[in-house]
Amino acid sequence: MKLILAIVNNDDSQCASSALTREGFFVTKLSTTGGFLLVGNTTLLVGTEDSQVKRAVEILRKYCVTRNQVKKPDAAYGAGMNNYSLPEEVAVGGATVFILNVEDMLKM
Ligand code: 2BA
Repeated sequence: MKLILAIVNNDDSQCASSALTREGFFVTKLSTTGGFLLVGNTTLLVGTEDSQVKRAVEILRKYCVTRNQVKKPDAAYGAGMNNYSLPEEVAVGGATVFILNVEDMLKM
């Protein structure tokens, strides 16, 4: 068994989780925050059999699109305008996916 941990854009999370659920996957959504942009994203947890991982990844690939997001300038109180205080665009991937081995899963 595997645990798929997928960090996705908030805008894609609803479609992706609905599509996964429609195909019989069990999904948990966590509200998370990226450490670089410091904006909200969504982490989907999907526990599934090894044979189903490929299909789950296909669904994530279909519904999670790459986009550019603006990185807000770091707070620089009193620093005035410099290169670090200008907004910059960052390419954010459709989904960052970790696939972990699961030793055991219990439902009680
Ligand atoms: P953030 O940490 O907010 O990162 C957003 C985007 O900023 C990243 O997109 C990447 O293009 C850029 N970025 C992140 N850290 C950077 C750094 N230290 N230097 C330069 N550019 C940087 P993605 O790579 O597609 O990541 C999207 C989100 O997925 C991340 O949001 C983070 O929440 C998560 N993530 C990505 N890689 C991860 C990892 N290795 N471990 C844990 N979380 C990860």
